[in-house]
Amino acid sequence: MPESVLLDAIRAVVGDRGLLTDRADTAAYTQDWRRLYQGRTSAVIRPGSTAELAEVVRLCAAAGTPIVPQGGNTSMVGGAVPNEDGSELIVCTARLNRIRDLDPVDMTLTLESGVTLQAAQLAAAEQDCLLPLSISSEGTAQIGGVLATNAGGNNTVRYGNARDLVLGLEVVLPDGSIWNGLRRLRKDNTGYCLRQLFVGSEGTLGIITAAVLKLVPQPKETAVALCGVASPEAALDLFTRFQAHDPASVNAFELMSDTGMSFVLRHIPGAMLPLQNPAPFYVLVELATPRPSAGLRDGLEQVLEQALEAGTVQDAVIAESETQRAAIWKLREEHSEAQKREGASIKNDVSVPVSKVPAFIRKATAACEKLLPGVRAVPFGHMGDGNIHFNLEQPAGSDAAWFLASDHAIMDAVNDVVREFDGSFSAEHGIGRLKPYMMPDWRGGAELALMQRIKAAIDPGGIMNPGKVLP
Ligand code: 2HG
Ligand code: ZN
Repeated sequence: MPESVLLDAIRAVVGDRGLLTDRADTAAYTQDWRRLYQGRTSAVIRPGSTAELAEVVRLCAAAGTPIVPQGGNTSMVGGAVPNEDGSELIVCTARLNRIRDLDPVDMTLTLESGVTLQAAQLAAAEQDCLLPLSISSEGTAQIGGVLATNAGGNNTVRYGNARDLVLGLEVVLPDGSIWNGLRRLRKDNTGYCLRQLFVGSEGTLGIITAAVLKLVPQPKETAVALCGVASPEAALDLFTRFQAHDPASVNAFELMSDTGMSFVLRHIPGAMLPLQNPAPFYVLVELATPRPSAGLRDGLEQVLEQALEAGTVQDAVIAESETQRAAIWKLREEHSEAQKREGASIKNDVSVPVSKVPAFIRKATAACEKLLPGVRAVPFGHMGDGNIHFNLEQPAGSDAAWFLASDHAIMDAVNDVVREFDGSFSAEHGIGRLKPYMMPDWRGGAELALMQRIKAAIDPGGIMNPGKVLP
C-alpha cells in the first residue's frame, strides 16, 4: 500500500490533530534524549483513545508498516526512536492521559499509558496514597514507557521495580486487537502471567495503553540526609547500618561521587553542596514510614552519630524542611543533565550484588582509566539495590566524536568486570537500540531462543519496534 494511502486511512481514524507529518512537528520525536540517534519518520501518530490506537495498529499491520511506540521519549538506550531510513511510523501515547480510577480501599490506580509518572504520583497523593516509583525523568516519562521498560529508579530498595507494582494491563497487540487484562486482583493464578511478558518488552510485543498499579499508604514521616563518605566501602558500611537499624524504613540509598557532584554544582543553576567540605563520595539516604510519630528522625540521627564516631561518615546534613529535602534530591536527580552539559558520556547501567558494589567500582574505574587515560569515571546511582550508573565522561578537552568512537570498547571493558561479579549489563534502562548486540553474549542459548520464539509468535510480521531488544 502506498504510504500516502495508509496515512490518509490513519488520518480518517485519528483526525488532523492526531497526525503530525511536518518535519518541524516530528523532529522532537525522532531524536533520543542522549542524542545518540537521529532517526527519520514520515509521521507521528497521536491517537486519542485505545480504540483509535488499535485501529491505527491494524492499518499498519495490514500495510506491513513498522511501528515505533513512544511515550515521553526519555530512553537512555535509544528504545523509542525510529531508524534512519524513514520506513517506521511513530505511535505516541501522550493523548491517552486519563486517570480512569483510584480506589483507596483496594489501593489501586487505573490509568492510561500517556499519564506522566509525576501526574500519577500526584493523583495518588491526593487520595493519601503513594505510588512508590520514582525516577529522575518522572516529569516527562509516561506510564506506558515506564512499564514497557520495567523502570527501576530510587525506591527499588524498598518497593521493587515497575513490574512489582503492576496488577493489570490493557495492551494493543501487533495485529490491532486489544487484550483487556485490567484486573486489579492481588491473587489471580490463571495460567501464564501475560502482563509480565509485556512489562520490560520495550514495545516489541505490543503497545501498553492502560494499567492497574498497586499503591501503598502515604508516608506520615520522611527524613532525608546527605552524607560525605571517603569511599564506596564506607557507603556500603553505612548501608548495612541503616539496614540493621530498620530495613523497612529505607526508601532510597543513593551513591554519588565527587566527580558527578562537581558537574552538578558547575552546571545546574542554584545547586549548592550543603556540607562543610567536599568528600570523595556522597550518600543520599531517605527514610520514610506510614506510621505517625514513629521517631524516624531520631533513628536517622542515631545511626549517623554512630557512623560519624566510627569514621564511616565524614560529614552529614539532615534536611530540616521540604525545601531542603528537595534541594538535596536535586543534587542527585540532576546528575544526568549535568553530565550531558559537561560533555559526551558513555553510560553503563549495570547491577551487581550490593555487597560487591565497592569492588566493582574500583575494578571498573581502573579498567577504564587503563583503556582511555584521562577518562573521568562518574559512578552514581541506586546503591541500595546494587544498580550503579557507571558512566564515563570524555577526558577534559578531548574531542567528543573521538571519545564516543570508543563506546563499545569501554562498555565491553566494564561488562567484563560486571561479569566477574555475576551482575547484569542492563539493570534498569533496558536494551533498546544500544545493547541488542550484547544479548547473544549475555543471554544466548536457550534464553535468547525462547525470547525470539515469543517475539515471532506474538508479532509474526515483526512490525513492533524493530531493531530493539533482540539482535
Ligand atoms: C538516574 O538514575 C537515571 O538518574 C539516569 O537512571 C542515569 O544518566 C544516567 O546514566
Ligand atoms: Zn537510575
